[in-house]
Amino acid sequence: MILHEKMSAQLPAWRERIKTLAKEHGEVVVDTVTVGQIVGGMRDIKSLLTDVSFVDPAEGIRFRGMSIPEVLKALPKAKGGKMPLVGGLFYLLLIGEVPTKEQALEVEAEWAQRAEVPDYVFKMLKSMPKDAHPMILLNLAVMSLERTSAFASKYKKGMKKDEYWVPALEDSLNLTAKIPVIAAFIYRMKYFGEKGKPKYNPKLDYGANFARMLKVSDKKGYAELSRLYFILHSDHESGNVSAHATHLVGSSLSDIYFAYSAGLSGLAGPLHGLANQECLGWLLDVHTKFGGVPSRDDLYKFAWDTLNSGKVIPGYGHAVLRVPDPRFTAQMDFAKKHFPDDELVRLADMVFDVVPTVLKEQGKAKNPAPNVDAISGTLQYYYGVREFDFYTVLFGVGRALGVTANYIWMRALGMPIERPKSLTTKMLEDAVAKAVQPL
Ligand code: HAX
Repeated sequence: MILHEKMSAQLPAWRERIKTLAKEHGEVVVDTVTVGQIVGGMRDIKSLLTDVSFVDPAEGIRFRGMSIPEVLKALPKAKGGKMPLVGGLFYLLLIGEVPTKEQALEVEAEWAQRAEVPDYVFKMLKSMPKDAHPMILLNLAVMSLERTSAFASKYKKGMKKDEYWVPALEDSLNLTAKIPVIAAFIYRMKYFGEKGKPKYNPKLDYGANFARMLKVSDKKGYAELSRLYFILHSDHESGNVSAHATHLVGSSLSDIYFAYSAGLSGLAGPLHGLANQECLGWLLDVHTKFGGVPSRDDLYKFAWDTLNSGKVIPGYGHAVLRVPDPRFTAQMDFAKKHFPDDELVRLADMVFDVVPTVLKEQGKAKNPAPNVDAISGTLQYYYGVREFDFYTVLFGVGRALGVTANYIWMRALGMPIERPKSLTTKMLEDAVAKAVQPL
């Protein structure tokens, strides 16, 4: 298999680089830690390693060194579309090279072969109460597949450390192949009462399959959006909650099913992946209150009312970024190209104009610019996917691509169990007293 071959070829050199860093330069200081960072969610402490992606605060995400516009331009395109094959993106994340069309299609073919989901998974999902959140359903389905983990069974039998990545890759391909099928089943079952098993068509790519299995009316347009959406949501370096949770759990040598499940649980939080559903809710509240797109002044006042009621404005702000998120820009460009006159798109555009001003006036948010979630729900809404609580599931489908690529590399490089050190409040106070003591 191409991914196996390409990774095998790279591994000796990467392992050597890591070994040299650890053995010969282990004492070099890269960063220091302040009291503010310890009580402030470890913000910005440079302490994680990944080559899959990097978020530049002033520029946004780069996948393997490539910006979003570069990735969208360079990757091989899906048949009949202008958006890249998701298989090509997975190849780029994992291998670090832009694939040829054949190589991207090889990844797509791997997924098509592995997309079959066992019946008991659907049976279990059907037995869940109607009010179960779709993220719980997705998470349960993922956990229920853990029994198939090649990593877990090989580990139990005994496996050399430098072989870990092989079953990790195998599991990751199986998992990423099945997730869109599971997500589509959850969608059709939960909101339309359908019980049938979605069928993955091996002649179509990942994005087109998803559009077909979801049964949206404009399948062609939605296939294009799905490709874009999954690519944009795949990875955002390693410190965000879903990526970090996956990495942390994986570092204990839990298999990818356990690890990704932890990532999904983190993604379900309102400050992370749930923000996209909250963001569209906020836009629709504006739309309902003013009976359409409001005046700039009305929107300005509405935004202030939100802040004054103690809430955040979803879709704005970021822990690392200090500019408009290029994932926001790519989706806004897509909307303006395909449906520029849509009222919600016009409203989202006006919000982009007004909310940063309001946040700047309030003076709290370090970044008053939009993040990926400020627009993603609006695009789904346009294509008729209007069940807000499903939006985080969509994010989860995309995020699986990045966290699995990282998981495979972490096993390949033999990364150890993660174990930072904690201190007590008294220890921090003592450290402060020592630091501020007059000479
Ligand atoms: N509206 C109102 N206040 C905001 C704000 C927003 N959009 N963004 C930040 N702030 C506030 C924070 O709540 C914080 O207030 P307190 O000091 O009273 O706690 C202050 O500004 C400083 O926060 P920050 O340092 O700028 O931001 P953080 O790194 O702490 O948090 C968040 C980053 C994304 C969580 C934050 O900006 C936020 O809550 N935004 C709205 C929710 C959202 O869009 N989340 C999705 C982020 C993208 C993502 O991960 N998607 O999955």
